[in-house]
Amino acid sequence: MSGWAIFIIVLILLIIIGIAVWVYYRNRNMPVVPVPVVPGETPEVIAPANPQIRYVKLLKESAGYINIEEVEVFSNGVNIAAGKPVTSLSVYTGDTANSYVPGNLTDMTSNFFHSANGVGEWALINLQQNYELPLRVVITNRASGFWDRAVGMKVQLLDPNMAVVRQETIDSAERYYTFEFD
Ligand SMILES: [Ca+2]
Repeated sequence: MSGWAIFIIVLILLIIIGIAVWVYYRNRNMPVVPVPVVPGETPEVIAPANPQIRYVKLLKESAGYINIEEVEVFSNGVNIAAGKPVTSLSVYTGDTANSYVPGNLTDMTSNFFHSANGVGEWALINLQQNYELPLRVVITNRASGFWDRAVGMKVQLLDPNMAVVRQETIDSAERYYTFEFD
């Protein structure tokens, strides 16, 4: 074998080794590819396919009153919220002649509930047992007006662990609202 042949073979081997070393270090130094994130949307709701519903919550995240006459929750045509216990963050106390207690939301009379004018006001209806979807929520706003107080209020369905599984946001001032949750 001539000296030139040996030189060529050694040169080729060095090139191959060089390429191998370059590929090794390039791959080792590659940044970890991040998991693609769909821009724009941050899901507010963790929604199992077939959740059990135990609570219905009215939530107003911005400052303002919750001032609603009635919340009806229909399962197979039966109002499962009627007479069920309700709690709330606050109760309006400016008019001592009237009782604006949260229980008015499920008393099936024209008495309304009236919260204080805070931030993050909420009222929570305890259905006292678990229900399957679909559920229809019918909300009756205050008879004597002030319907714009409902705008921005969220209507949430919660599971037995109080996790929000369904949610709608009221975006207009109306006397009645009907939401179909399925
Ligand atoms: Ca009522």
